[in-house]
Amino acid sequence: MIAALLLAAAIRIGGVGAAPLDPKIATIETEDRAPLVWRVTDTGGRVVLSGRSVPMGRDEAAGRAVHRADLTALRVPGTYRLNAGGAIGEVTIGRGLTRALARDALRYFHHNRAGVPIEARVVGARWARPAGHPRESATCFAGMDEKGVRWPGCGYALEVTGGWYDAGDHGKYVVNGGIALWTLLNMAERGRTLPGLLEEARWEMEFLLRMQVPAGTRYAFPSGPAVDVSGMAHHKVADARWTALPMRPDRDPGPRLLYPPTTAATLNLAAVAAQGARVWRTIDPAFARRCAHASARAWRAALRNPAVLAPDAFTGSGAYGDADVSDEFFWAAAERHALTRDRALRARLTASPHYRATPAEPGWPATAALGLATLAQHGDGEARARLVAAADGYRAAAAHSGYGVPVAGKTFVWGSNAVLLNRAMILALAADWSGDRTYRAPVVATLDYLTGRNPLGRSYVAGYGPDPMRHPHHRHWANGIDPAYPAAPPGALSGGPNATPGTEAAAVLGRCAPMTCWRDDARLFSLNEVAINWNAPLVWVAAWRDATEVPR
Ligand code: 9MR
Repeated sequence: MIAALLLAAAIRIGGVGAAPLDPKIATIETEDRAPLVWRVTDTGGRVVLSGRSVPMGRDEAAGRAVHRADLTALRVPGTYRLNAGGAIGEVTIGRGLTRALARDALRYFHHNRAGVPIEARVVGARWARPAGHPRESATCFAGMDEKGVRWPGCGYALEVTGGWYDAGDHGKYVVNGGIALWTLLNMAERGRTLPGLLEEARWEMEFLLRMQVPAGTRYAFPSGPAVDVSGMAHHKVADARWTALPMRPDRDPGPRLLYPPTTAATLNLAAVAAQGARVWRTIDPAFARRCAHASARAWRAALRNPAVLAPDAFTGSGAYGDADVSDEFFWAAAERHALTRDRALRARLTASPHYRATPAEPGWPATAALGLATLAQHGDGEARARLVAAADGYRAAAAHSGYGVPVAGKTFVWGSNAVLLNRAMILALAADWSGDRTYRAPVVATLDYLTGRNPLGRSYVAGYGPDPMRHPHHRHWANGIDPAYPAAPPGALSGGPNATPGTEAAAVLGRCAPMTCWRDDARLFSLNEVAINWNAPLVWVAAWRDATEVPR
């Protein structure tokens, strides 16, 4: 009985370790109301630090009562044991511990390239595979969609080889490709690049340029007469049907189709092509001009067709449908203004409600924060203030979280791990701009949470931390379904806990507190898929944590 009580506590610690001068918090899950005495011992069993835990009460997201133990004073690199309430955890202190994570997270994109062989010398023999969808030439969906609406074809095929597969499926979506690419290019623009980052970014940029509708194209959407869609971007190129799992991409038997152009995709192209034009301006002026030209065409096309939304009516791929594109207009205008300094764009930006509002964390349906980040990067104090206001909210939320993470609003949705990472990115920007180190703790805590400091005590990042994710919903890393296929490579991030996961996953999960609604199960795409827009902020945040770990 006594032993059972003692063992009731559990210690949760981040799996990548901590830098000597960084905040180091352990979460202790215990029903004990009073502070617990904790001790840190070194490998020789000597007590090097001790203290009392701070009871935080019941953490609603986790569904359990927690304490926090602050080990920040532990600064000497090494491996230690934390003892508290009868539970034991391992603490690692060292320099540069997040660097490998940042690089592996970036390698995720190489692994998921379409159109080229993925070679053993880059990814290791286990993950090497032949090229998927090389020489991909696709024409437009024509005929009846799932809702009985009839779509015309188009008189052309586009050569759309390349880019990255979106996620576990082999779709390539301009909306999601756009924000993922923005996140990587933003690192370059902020001078926090990684080896190989620009080459990887260019692989996607070139693909996005190919998705642009040729000049002189008229297209009759089901709802109206033919309109000029030249310069718009097709929403996606994808399989006509959902393909089976597992499915190595080179064995995909099905036809690939272009889906109708949308305003959101067009604005994603206008935005990232403008960003690309800035990033490549001195590195490759000719490519930068190509990007600038495509951005300008896309912008004009979006102004001509400002409300063409993506229908959720085609099987074989995700919808990425978004009823409000005002934030995409704001984002694209910001990127174009940073490129062109055009006065009319400036007026449009400052008149937008998105310029005045505290933004939501960025994500494919919400891109205002990306526009604000670019405006801030180019010296706009108002935009900076908006993002710092968002960071203030996240920092306050993290202070109340037993796990130190910026839990706010509907956090534990599909892709919750990336919701947290995108908040961490805003916190990191606020830390950079203000020099205020209190924004840093929740950024560090977010990576700790993802790698094991969470109520499941497991890491959502393959290859890192305790009992890491191995079996994502992915057609090639399908070891969870067929042992002949590889498990997830190091640095791949699971979408994470989803408290509203749909019927199939809900049946497997049963009742769960939001932070625990997760399984390492390849079938459960709503909580264990991987995706470019989730791994991109992991790269950003891990690289930031690495580059800034020693205070200046
Ligand atoms: O990440 C997307 C999530 O926000 C949506 O709720 C979900 C359902 O529409 O779709 C997710 O995106 C998926 C996309 O539609 C298809 N490729 C895999 C993506 C990640 O699960």
